Amino acid sequence: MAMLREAHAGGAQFVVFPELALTTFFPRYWMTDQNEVDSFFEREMPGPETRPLFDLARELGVGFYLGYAELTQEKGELHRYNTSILVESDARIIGRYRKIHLPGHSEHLPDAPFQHLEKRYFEVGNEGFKVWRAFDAVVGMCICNDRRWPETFRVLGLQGVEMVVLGFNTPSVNAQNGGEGLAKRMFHHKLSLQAGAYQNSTWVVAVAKCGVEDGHHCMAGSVIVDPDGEIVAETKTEDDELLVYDCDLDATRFGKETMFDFARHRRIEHYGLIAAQTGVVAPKA
Ligand code: CDT
Repeated sequence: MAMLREAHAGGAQFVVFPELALTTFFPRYWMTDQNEVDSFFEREMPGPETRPLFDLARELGVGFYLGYAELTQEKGELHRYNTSILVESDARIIGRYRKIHLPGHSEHLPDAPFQHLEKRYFEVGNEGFKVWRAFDAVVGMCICNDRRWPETFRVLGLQGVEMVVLGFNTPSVNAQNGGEGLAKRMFHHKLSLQAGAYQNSTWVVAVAKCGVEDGHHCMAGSVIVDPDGEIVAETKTEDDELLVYDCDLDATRFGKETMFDFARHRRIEHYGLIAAQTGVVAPKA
């Protein structure tokens, strides 16, 4: 809430918080007690603890993206998702995204320095990649590992996205490949964001939950990428840090009307052929 005030004072209309912003990155822990697991999940949004954030957002007239663990009951069954919401400046929740590309594993790896149990604690999101009209923009959401998949950005790009927002928690060490250093992990992170921005002519805002959390280090690298794929703003620390940038949405026009004018240049009729040649089954249109 203090940072929301700071952002408002700095002229921000829309604020992006990280993935699983309300808890520690609990998928790093092997847990067998479902009650313990569920203690990390929100049963309602806003709930008693989060309502003050919504009240403040309404008072300031600032919208936000927030990542959290969602526990929901649908048709009498409990479901758990790694979720983000899009909240308008009047504090209405206007969009929800449930993470689709869940990384990691579902089994216990006792020899690993830490776990990455998103596949155990969450279901794959069931609502696809969507866009919403908000803040005078066409806004799309995804979460962390989704950024590494071109499909994420292209599905949003095909819907005319002008700003993709995402939070991330990326351990600075690859538990499966300790030799992969922080520099390479940062390179892949930026490579994915910059490619997604350029190839879809969209702004990308990516926000880290970084630094040491419960003794585990997560990498920083919060950035704002312009529709040319260039990083125009970047955090400098691993602490709580606010980055304010004026994103000109008209800057998305040039790329969308030239190189990445999908209606003119995209060759969907050939992609099925390529899929047949490679043996990769193309999804039904
Ligand atoms: N939170 C999240 O999705 N993190 C992944 C780490 C993958 S390592 C199993 C990421 O893509 O950054």
